[in-house]
This record gives sequence, C-alpha cells and structure tokens, in this order.
Amino acid sequence: PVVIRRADYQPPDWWVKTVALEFDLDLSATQVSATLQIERNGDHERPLRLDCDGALPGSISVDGVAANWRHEGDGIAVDVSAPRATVHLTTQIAPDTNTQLMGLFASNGMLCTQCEAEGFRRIIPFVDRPDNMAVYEVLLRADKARFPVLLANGALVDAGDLEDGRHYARWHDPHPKPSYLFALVAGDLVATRDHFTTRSGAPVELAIYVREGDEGRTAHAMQALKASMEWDERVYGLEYDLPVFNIVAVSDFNMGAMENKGLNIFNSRYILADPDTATDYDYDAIEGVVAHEYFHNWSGNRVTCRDWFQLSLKEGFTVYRDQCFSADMGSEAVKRIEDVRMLRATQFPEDAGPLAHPIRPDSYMEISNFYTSTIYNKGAEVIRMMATMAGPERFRAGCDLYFARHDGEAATCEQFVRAMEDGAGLDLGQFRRWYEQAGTPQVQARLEHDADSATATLHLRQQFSPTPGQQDKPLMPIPLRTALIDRDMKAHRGEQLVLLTQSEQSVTFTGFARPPVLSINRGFSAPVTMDVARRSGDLLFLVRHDDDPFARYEALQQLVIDRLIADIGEEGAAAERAAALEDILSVFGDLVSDQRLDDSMRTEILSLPTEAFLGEQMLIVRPEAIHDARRALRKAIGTRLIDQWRIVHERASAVPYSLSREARGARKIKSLALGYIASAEAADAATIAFGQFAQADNMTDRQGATMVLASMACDERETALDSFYNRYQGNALVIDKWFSLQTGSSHAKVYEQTLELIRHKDFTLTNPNRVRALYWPFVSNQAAFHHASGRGYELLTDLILRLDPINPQTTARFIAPLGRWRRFDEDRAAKMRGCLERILAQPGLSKDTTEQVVKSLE
Ligand code: BAL
Ligand code: ZN
Repeated sequence: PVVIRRADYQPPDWWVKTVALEFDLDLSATQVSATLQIERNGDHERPLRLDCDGALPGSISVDGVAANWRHEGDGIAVDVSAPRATVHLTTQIAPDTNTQLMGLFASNGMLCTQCEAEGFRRIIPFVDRPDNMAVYEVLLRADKARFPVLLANGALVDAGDLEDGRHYARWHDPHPKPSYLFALVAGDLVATRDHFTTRSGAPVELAIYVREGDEGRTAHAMQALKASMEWDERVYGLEYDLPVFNIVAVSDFNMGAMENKGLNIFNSRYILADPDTATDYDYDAIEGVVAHEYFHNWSGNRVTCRDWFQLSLKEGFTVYRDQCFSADMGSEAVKRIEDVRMLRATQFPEDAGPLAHPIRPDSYMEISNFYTSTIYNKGAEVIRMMATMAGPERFRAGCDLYFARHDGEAATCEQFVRAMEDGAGLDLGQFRRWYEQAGTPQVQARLEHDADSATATLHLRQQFSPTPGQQDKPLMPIPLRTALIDRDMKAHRGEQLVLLTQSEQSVTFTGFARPPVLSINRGFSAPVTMDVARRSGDLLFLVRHDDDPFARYEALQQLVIDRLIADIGEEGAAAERAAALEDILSVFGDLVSDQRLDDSMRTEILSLPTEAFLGEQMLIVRPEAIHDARRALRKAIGTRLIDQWRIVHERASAVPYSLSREARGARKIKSLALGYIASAEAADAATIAFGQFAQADNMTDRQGATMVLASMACDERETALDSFYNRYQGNALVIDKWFSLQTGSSHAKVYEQTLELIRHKDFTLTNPNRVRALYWPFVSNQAAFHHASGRGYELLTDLILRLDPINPQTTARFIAPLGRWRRFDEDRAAKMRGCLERILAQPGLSKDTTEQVVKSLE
C-alpha cells in the first residue's frame, strides 16, 4: 500500500463549493445523482481529481457536456477548462452487499451511512478530504412503506408523496462541511422526541430514532443529550446551531458513534438502556458517548481537521471535553481512575509496541487504522496537561480564541497550540513535542531530606525508550502535580505544579524538619510512568492519608503490583514477602469499612490490577505465573476478610434499585464482594452468587453474578448462563454480554467454551458488536490467549482470515495483540510471528490489515 505523509500536504486543486445530491434509495440498487459546483484553486491546468472507491460513475458531465475522464490511482481525473463549472455525475450502489459498513449500507432492513474517514467516495466520486467544505442539499426518495423515515443533515425543507407508493424528503444543511460529516438514514423507525432551548433562545427539536420496540430504552440517552447541550453552553459558551438534532441507533456499526452534522448515527449499544438490560457501566458509557458526539458539533464540525494527520485535533480535545462532562455528572475521582485505567490498558501498550505513533502521526497507509487510543486517549491527556498548566480561566480563554479564530475552517493541531499560547498566555514551544513524539516518558523521582537545613529536595529525571522511526528523543515538558505530606500532621501545605523540562532537575522545598512523604503525579497530571524511590511504609502512608483520591488509589495499586511482581519473580526473602502481604491485608481490611470512602471509590481502590496490566510491568510476560500469583492474592484477600465481604454483600444487597450514586455504588461493591467470596472458595459462594443472580431486578447485579459464576465449576454456572440466554434471546446487546461473560472468564475450559461459542447459532461475522463481544474478552484474557500451546493465537488468526474479506476495518483492530510478540518468551514469540506471517500470506489481504501486520513484523 501507498504511504501518505503529513509533510506532503497540499490543498486540493479544485474546491467543491456546493453539493446537490439525489438518492433513489433501495437496499440492493440505490441510484445516486450529484451536482457539484466546483472552483479552481489557484492558477493551474490540472484536471479535477475525484477520489473513488467502488462507486464508479455511470455518467459525468461538465457544464452539461459529457466529460473527458479517466481512472487515475484510487480515483478519477476529469478535464475541466473553465475556472468554475457545474459537474454532474451518477452512480449506482448496492447497500445490502456493503459488509464493510463504510459508505451507504444496510442494517436490519434500514439504510444508513458512515463516511468518516473515507466512506463518502463509496457513494460518489468526490474531493473526499476534510479540508474541502461544501454546502449540501439532499433529496431522498424511497418506498414509503419500507422507508417511512428519511433523514439527512441539517433541516427538513420539503417532503411529500410521489407515485407508486414512494415519497421524498429534501434536507438542507447551511453549514459548510467536509464530506466525512455527510449522513443519510432511511428506515422504518420510531422517534422519541424532546426539545431544548439554547441560551440565546433558539428552539431545537431533539429526536432519537430506533427500531420499533426499542423506544422505551431511549430516555437515558435523551437526558444525556440535553445535559450535554446545557454543559457546553455553561462550561465552554458553545451553543447548538441548527433547529433539529437527530440521533439514529443502528445495530451494525464499526465505531461507537458518528458526529454527522445534525444527524448523529450511533451504534445501538451507546443509545439503548433500561435497568433490565443495561448495566450501570452501560449507562455511563451512553452518557459519555452521547456527550462526545454532541461536543463534536464544535470541536470537529464547526472547526474541523485540515487533513487526517490532525485527527487528534478533534478527537483528543473532544475526549477531554467528554471526560470533564462525565466527571461533572458523577464522581470526578472515580472518572479519573477509570480514564487512567483505560489509558494504561490500551494506550501504554500501543505506545510501547510496533504500532506506536505520535498523537499527530507523520504517515499512514490506511487512516482507519489511526482511530487509536493514542489519538483519542493520549490526545486527551495532552489537552489536559495544557489545561493543568493554564488553570481553568486561562484554558477557557485559549479555547475561546481557538473557536473564534477557526470557526468554519479546517484547522491544524499547530493552530490549536498557537491559540492556546495566545489565549491562555502559555509558552508551548517545548510542549509541541507531545504532538511529535511517540512513546510513554518514564520519570524517576527521589526525595532527599537534609535535617540540618530542614529541606527536602526532589530529584527528577526523564527518560524515553525508542519507538518505531524515533530512536533519539528530545526532552519533554512534564507537568507533575506534587505535594509533600508531613508525617505527623498527615497533611501538606498545598500542592505545587512542578514542570520537569530538563533531563535531570531538582527542586528544593524548605521547612521540613522531618522527611515528608512524596505524593507526585497527583490526579495523573502527566501521562508518564513513574518510578519513585520510597522509604518502606510510604505507600501505606499514602493509601491511608493522601488527600488526592487518585494518589490514594495509585499507592495501593503500586503496593499490590510490587508484591505480585516480587511473588512472580520470587524476589526477596519469604519473610519480607509475607510482611508485605500482611500490609496489604491490613489496609484492605481498613478500607472495606472506611467511612470516608463511598462505595464506588471503595470498589476502585479494592480492585486488583488485571493480569494484562501486570504483564505490562514485566520485561518478558509470564502469563501462567501472573495468573497464579494474582489468583493467590485474591484468595488471600477473600479468605482473610471473608466476614467483611459477607457483611458488605448483605449491606449492599439491601439497597433498592435506583440510579442514585449511593445505589450505584452499592451495586458496584456488591459484585466486588461476591468476587472475593468466590475467590476465597467459600463453600456457599455458588449459592450466594446464584442468589444474587436469581434475585436481581437489574442487569448490573445479574451480570455481576453471572461473571463470578462463569469462572466457577458448579451446576449454578450452567443454570445461570442458560437462564440468562433464554431470558434475553432476541436482544442482541444482551446476548453480546452473554458471549463476553463466557469468553472473558477464568474457567479452566474457557478455550473449549470459546470454540463452542464460535459455532453457536447466534454468532455471526457480519455484526461487529458480536465479533468484538466474543473475541475481545478472550484476547484480553491473558492466560487463555497466551496459552503456551499457541492455540489462542491460532484461534484469533482464524478469525482474522475469515473476517478480513468481510470487514477489514474491524479485522485490523485484532492484529495488535499478536504484534506484542517481543514481550513474550521465544517460543510464544515465534508462534505469534508465525500467525502474523500466515495472515500476510493470505491473497487479497486488505490494506487495513496489511499495514498493521507489516508494522508488527518489522
Ligand atoms: N469521529 C468518529 C467517531 C467519534 O470519535 O466520535
Ligand atoms: Zn470523536
């Protein structure tokens, strides 16, 4: 595949200024006709170049005369002599064979589009790049009985009946937009309606369209939409700008959702919720994704990206905005822990592997492969660091300037940084390296105390590991929120922001007669790994006394990690390790009933790091040893504190269902307690778990109990799984959970069970949610996927080879787990490489998958 480079950016030779589209919609043969007003950009004689992917034109005319055109690379070239012209072209497409789900496709008898990043060219040949912004008018015609609802971007300007049972709808979007934000939907859908009045008094009609029968599960998404609209006005001063805002839920979708102007299209899992079918986690995810797509209306649509290398301009910023929104709607501390856990689970491994790339990449072969955790989550951390350095008012001033300067434009990350410099008054010269460099910086910290001068000196050092194409890296500015805590007072005199800009740097603090305890990278102020030299007992002190909730969580996680890594490597004397275990058991015992913690935070703090995360802490991952050590620690915690876990489980079980914070916290700790009771191998564990399952009046409890049972070998396991399946047959989103619960379990027969599920009648390769539901939990299940025989790798390889011809975008996501071969022993590494080579040998392998495999083998 061709490599596209950021440095080669050139504006298009021709602009498309307006687009008039007409669709005669049909599942198997949709006719498209397009009229484009084009304008030459600059003084040249080059032809009009249109990107094209599958949708070959039936006819093309320029100013009413049949055009001279030819194929050229991935597109067509059309001769145009005048500086301005009207181009007319037609295509015919078959949505029902579009299994890639890019462009116009069919899902459960409805038609819908996904155009980001390069799907529009599968509808008509076009200047399909984000810097070409045009005004769209769209006329949709279809059979009225099969497609009673016809939607596109903007506002409805006309609608009516036609002959032969057909009807039409004409939509106009006054805001110039790139083609990736184009959308249409046609189907037999029902709407939940509401309305919102903007701060300026403009009325907005809101609608969420779903399949009949699902309308009872849209209330939470609607509430999230209205809360997002209000929040963006209050926090960023940004108002909505069209009279309608439509959302449509579809079952077959590659992404989570898509921010098309005025017509967001969602994967149904991020819309549909009621207590019986959605967990509290699902409710939060819906709130976050609805907000994310809504916030894109400004950070993405009003100001879009000049080219796809700038993707983090809209994604990193919008993730940061949705993270702050969710923090405001719930618990800031818990949200921060969840976001950091996600970053460490997905982005840190990416940054340490063969697919590492800066948040503003320098090159790509297939842009779909760059919708990554780095672009999204690390991108959000980079924005967060600027916000931390600026403080809230100055950060807002920087954002205001960015939107004022670039409204209606296709902008760059550099322009965002410049607006932040000018508006927030920051010097971001060195900070730009966060956009340029891949890899997670490593920071070493050591506190030196001098009793004579009553000073404490913080010594810091930054280091980088090479990443593909970047051997030597310049220094980065790393903002570290820091506090020195007095051992007696158990308090600090205020937090400071220490900006580490040098390779080694020291900061001296005065007035410390006794050595204080270092609390650093509080709130995870920088996305780095910290290696802190500590006195024994310091971590325990922080767990008990740090006033930063994230730092408390972090301290206990570190204690547990240190202990498990020592166990796995059999490091240190047995007596030392036994003492460390006693510390952990004692602090867990205190925290189970610590009145200062709410149950949600308590659950976060008392959850053990995953096996995969522990693997990340080791040079060479040892899956069985990690599994055994973690299991042993869980058993010890479960057994020692069994009475407390029982009390917690009973207490939480008495809290009635509601969406209040207290009730949600109770459900969260309930399943954690149940997990520890099971880990203790208590004789009645299966009975208690089945009791929770049978009595559950909501999905959080039911799923929590099933998850615990799924890893056990008992009759209750089969009864619960069968009952779960029978109860929810026909509800795709819940059946997805049923698949995940089994393939993600630590049952001894998880591999055999996964093979059976692949053959299950409800498994299909054409629905991305179902594919991900079955395979991701298995692949993330370190002990199962990395079984020494290599059978886990083969199972995944078989999927990749079968799925690639159907849906390359979803397939390519599954390459990364095999690409981590350098982190495993020689035998496993050889098997993983063998699988990658087997994939590469497949004739006709997609560009998406090829790019990821080639990079993973380099
Ligand atoms: N723009 C793709 C989906 C999202 O990030 O919102
Ligand atoms: Zn986004």
